[in-house]
Amino acid sequence: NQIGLIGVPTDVGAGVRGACLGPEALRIAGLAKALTGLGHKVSDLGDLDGPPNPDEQPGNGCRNLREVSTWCRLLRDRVTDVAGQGMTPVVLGGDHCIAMGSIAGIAKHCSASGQPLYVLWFDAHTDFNTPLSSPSGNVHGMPIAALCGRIKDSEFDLGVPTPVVDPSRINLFGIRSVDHIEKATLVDSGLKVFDMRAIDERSTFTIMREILDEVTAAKGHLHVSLDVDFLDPSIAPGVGTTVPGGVTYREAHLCMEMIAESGLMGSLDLVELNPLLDEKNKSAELLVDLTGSLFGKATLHR
Ligand code: DIR
Ligand code: MN
Ligand code: MN
Ligand code: MN
Repeated sequence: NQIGLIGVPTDVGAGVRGACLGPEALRIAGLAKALTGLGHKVSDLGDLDGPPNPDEQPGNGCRNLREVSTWCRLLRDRVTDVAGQGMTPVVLGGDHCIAMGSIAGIAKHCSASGQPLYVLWFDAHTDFNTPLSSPSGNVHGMPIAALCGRIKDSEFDLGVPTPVVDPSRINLFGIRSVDHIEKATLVDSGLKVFDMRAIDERSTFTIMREILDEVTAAKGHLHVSLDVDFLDPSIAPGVGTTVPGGVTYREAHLCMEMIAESGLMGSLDLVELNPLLDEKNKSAELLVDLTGSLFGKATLHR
């Protein structure tokens, strides 16, 4: 089937600027060619045209909220449209606030097709802050809370019923940084949180098997959202919020290879890449590599 690349060149949800350059860095790293090389048809649908970053200080607990909202609504409609044409949407961020848009868009698509929507969120952070709990005011720390229907502000209204995704169908993987109030609210959230300790104890393989088996049993649509800070900073320095102790090169590829083998992934976000902080585009190149694994690149034929 066909892959549709959607560039979302914005950093309105971040505190550090530069993720607006992510889509072009991914193109330069050879994303389309890597996918066509695997036998896929790829359409680069270009970049969405949203508002510039006003670069304001947070007001009412959020930075640039109106612009975040505009970008997310634009992306929502594009993702619904692209999925409706039978393509697999691959969203090139942009900071992680845009996942509210891509997931709202895919949720619309899934409710029309009657498929249960599952999310696999690869991140160092749980992104479960609200404007009240956030220590930074950066909306990229809030998309999971918004998708769970925990933020009532009308700018967070994505025009789809909440929760946009049932919290029990959201798997957070790679977690190692949770803010104080965020941690307390996670307790009764219903989210499936796999932190680095769980990964160390139980292994990437065991946990990924468990997540994917559940989606398979439900015949679900799997949306994968990949924040660059999921990866260890030693292999992926090109992100504004690095946290030590992330997954290794092989652990990351194993996740992607298992997803590919499952055949479950119906949509993807590649987010938080900040080329201004990268080293000669190496994080972008790693993302291209990982995306190859997600779309079926394997060492041996299986
Ligand atoms: C932090 C950072 N928890 C915040 N979040 C990030 O600002 O809410 N998420 N970087 O990916
Ligand atoms: Mn579909
Ligand atoms: Mn994130
Ligand atoms: Mn993160």
